[in-house]
Formats: sequence, structure tokens, C-alpha cells
Amino acid sequence: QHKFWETQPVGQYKDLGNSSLPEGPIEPPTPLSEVKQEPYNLPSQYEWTTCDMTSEETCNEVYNLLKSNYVEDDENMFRFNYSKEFLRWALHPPGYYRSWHIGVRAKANKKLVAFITGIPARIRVRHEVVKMAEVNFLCVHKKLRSKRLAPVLIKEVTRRVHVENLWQAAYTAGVILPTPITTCQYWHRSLNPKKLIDVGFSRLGARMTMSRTIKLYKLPDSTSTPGFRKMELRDVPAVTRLLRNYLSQFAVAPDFDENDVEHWLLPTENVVDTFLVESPDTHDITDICSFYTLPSTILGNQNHSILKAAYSYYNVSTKTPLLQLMNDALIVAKQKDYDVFNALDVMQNESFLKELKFGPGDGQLHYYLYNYRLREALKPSELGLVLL
Ligand code: NHW
Ligand code: EN5
Repeated sequence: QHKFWETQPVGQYKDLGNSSLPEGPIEPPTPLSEVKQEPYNLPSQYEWTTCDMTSEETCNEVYNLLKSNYVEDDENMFRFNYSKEFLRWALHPPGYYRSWHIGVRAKANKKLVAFITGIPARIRVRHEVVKMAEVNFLCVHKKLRSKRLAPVLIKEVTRRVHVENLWQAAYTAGVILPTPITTCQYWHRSLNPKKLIDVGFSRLGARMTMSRTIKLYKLPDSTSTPGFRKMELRDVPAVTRLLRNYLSQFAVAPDFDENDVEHWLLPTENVVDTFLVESPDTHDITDICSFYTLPSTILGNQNHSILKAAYSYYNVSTKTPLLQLMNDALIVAKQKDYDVFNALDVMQNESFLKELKFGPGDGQLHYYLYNYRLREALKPSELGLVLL
């Protein structure tokens, strides 16, 4: 079934439901002197390259590889189109390793044909904070698929993570592998229903006309919560306190410090947006909502080429009801011309999805840990982690 994954320290299907296995690392760290010092062998026509994502030229090459070859929906109508600014942000968190931004080039013409990345993160699993790699942007050029290149990329990123003395990883995928810690559902809230229907992202409901649909998804022109504003640098300490306290309730969540919050939440134009509620009387920061920008290329439509999507990121409500906070997030996303607002059923998102007219999508997102066993799968609502 899984010739590669069977050999890896991940939860195996044969162990499903075996509650006698201990929770924690599956295999112990090996002494650093025993970590392989040379890269894995590639087929002879290809060579490894470490991608300097601060270089405009390299960033362009990665952008173009992903733009043409990265994730599509199951009917190949849309393909993720991460922007260059987004990729630079996603790959340069505090403490990042350049060596974890890994490319494969064709020796003949130096064309970039495959990619995989890791970034360091502290992830709390129940009561333990574990230093991990978050692995993302695994991509093999369409013309080189099914040649078992992906396992080589995964082994090479694993080796380079081991070189830095880290032994665990977290990753997500749309496909089922051994073995998800949880499976989440994508939900979608139409902001521009006419365009979504025109491009085949959504369909006109039964007994619905276009004008009734537009009316159904209409939103107020301005936000409703007094003190709702964009996050600023001076808010980092308060946002960190709120977020740390909020995330402490989930079984798996990032352990963010102020540096992480500054990097991951401070607004960056067309990359990440964070809003908060500052109490007009006390000036306390009581609530946060955030989303990141990930457009998709619309494949083969005459009238539209880009779908502008916002993805719910980290939201915390202590005073403003979460429903009202997220309604304000929808309003600002609409003001900023997003076509759709997407969210997973993680954290407390279930509590607003239906009420705010999100509908379930046809996609799921499976979450995985490498070399860390959980005794049983989590509910999506027990997960406090969003990967980009
Ligand atoms: S998920 C997005 C992944 N990328 C895409 O879907 C883009 C479009 N597809 C492609 O580029 C987010 C190719 O189809 C890829 C596979 C490259 C996906 N994760 O080369 P072969 C991430 O980036 C297994 C893991 O022939 P291919 C997270 C598959 O099960 N494994 O296939 C990435 C099979 O193994 P098996 C995946 O189609 C997390 C083998 O690859 C996978 O030409 C990575 C087939 O390889 C996926 N998404 O290329 C793991 N898709 O055992 C990180 C397929 O079943 C682990 N496979 O025979 C942690 C590492 C760090 C540890 C540190 C201690
Ligand atoms: C993570 N770092 O399938 C990378 N998206 O539902 C890996 N469907 O957009 C992630 N098929 O349901 C990989 N419209 C997993 C995601 C891969 C991309 C993917 C799904 C998620 C998606 C859309 C379009 C479907 C087009 C045909 C979808 C329905 C929307 C409708 C709006 C109105 C209310 C009901 C739902």
C-alpha cells in the first residue's frame, strides 16, 4: 500500500486503536554524529539546490514552479497561487534555516523541478512543548510525477532537520497518509457569489435565483464592534497574552512567544491581516481575528483568472461574541475585495460556521505528526494549529 510511509516513524494503520502504545516520540533521537552528512541520491539528471528565498530570482523560480504545479482541487478547476511576498513570509519565521528550503534542479538546464520546505516551530502536544519542523510546499513538476521523487525530498528534508537536532515534524495534506491526528473539513463563505458561480466554485442552490443568492450573502458596509481596528506593533504583548491563553485549551497548538506573534500576526499587506477589539473605555485588547491571503488560479475560465480567498487563521474572543467578531472579519474581507472566506472546523470555528452562512466544501485537510504518536485521533475542535 504505502511502500515509503511504511518505513517511516509515523502512526501505522496496524497500530490504530492500540491504546497500549505510549504517547510521545516513536523513535529516540540518534546521536548527531550518526546523522547522514551527505544529501540523499537523486536520479542522475537532477541535483539539489538550497533556495535563498531572499533572492528575488530564486523566489521567482519557486513562485513559478508552485504557480504551475502545486495543489489543485479534485476536479482540477483551481490551483493555489501563493504570492512571492507570502512565500517569503511563510519561510522566514524567527530562527528559520535556509538549509530547509530545498529545491531540485535539472542538471541540463538548471530548471527548478521540485521543492520542499521546513520551518522551525514549537508545538505543544498536550502538556509537552516539542521543537518541530513544519513541512510544507512539497511539489514535484507535473512532468516528473510518479517517479518516487517525493520520498527522496521527504527523506532529505528529514535529514536536514535532524542535522539541526530536531526529531519531530507537523504537516497537513489533502490526501490520506498513515495516519492523521485529525481530519478537518473546509468551509466556504461566499463574499462575491456571482463570480463564484460564474467560475464553478459554487452552484446556484435549488430554488435559488442569482438575485436571491446575492441578497442572501449581502453584508453590512462597515463593521459593528466598537473598538474594532487593525493590529499594530504596539499590540504584540497584549495579543501574545490573549493568544497564548486561548491556545492553552487545545490538545495540539503552537507555543507562540512575542517574536512569533510579531512575525505571524502583525499585518503584512496581501499576506496576513489581523484585527482586534480595543475596549473604548479601558483600552484593553479583548478579542482578535486574523486571516491570510491565498489566491487560486482559475483554470480555463474566459472571464476570470484569479480567485481571491481569505483563510481564517487565529481568532480569540473573550468579550465580543465570536459570531460577531467573525461577522466583522467577513465585512473587512468583503471591503478588501476577497471573493470567498474559507475556514476549517478547527478550534471553536464550528460555533459560527453555519450561522454565518459558510457551507462545507468538497475538500478535507488531514493533519499529521512525524515521529510523535497520539494514543487516539483528535476531534478538529481539539486542534489549535493552522498551517499555511
Ligand atoms: S500537502 C501538498 C503536497 N503537494 C501537492 O499536492 C502538489 C501537487 N502534487 C505534487 O507535487 C502540504 C506531487 O503529486 C507530490 C507527490 C510531490 C505531492 N505528503 O514521487 P511520488 C505539504 O507540502 C507519497 C506526503 O511517486 P508524486 C506537506 C505517496 O503516498 N507524502 O509521487 C508535505 C507515496 O508514498 P507511499 C505524499 O505524485 C508533507 C509517494 O509519496 C504526499 O510524483 C511531506 C509517491 O511519491 C503528500 N502530500 O509526488 C511529509 N503525496 O508510501 C513530511 C504523495 O504511499 C514528513 N505522497 O508509496 C516530515 C518530514 C520532516 C521530519 C523531521 C524530523
Ligand atoms: C495545506 N497547506 O480541494 C496544503 N479545496 O473545500 C494542502 N472546494 O476549494 C491542502 N471541485 O467546495 C490540500 N466549493 C487540500 C485542499 C485542496 C484544494 C481543495 C476545496 C476545499 C475547495 C471548492 C471548489 C470546488 C470546485 C470543484 C468548494 C463549494 C463552495 C460552496 C459555497 C456556498 C456554500 C456551499 C459551499
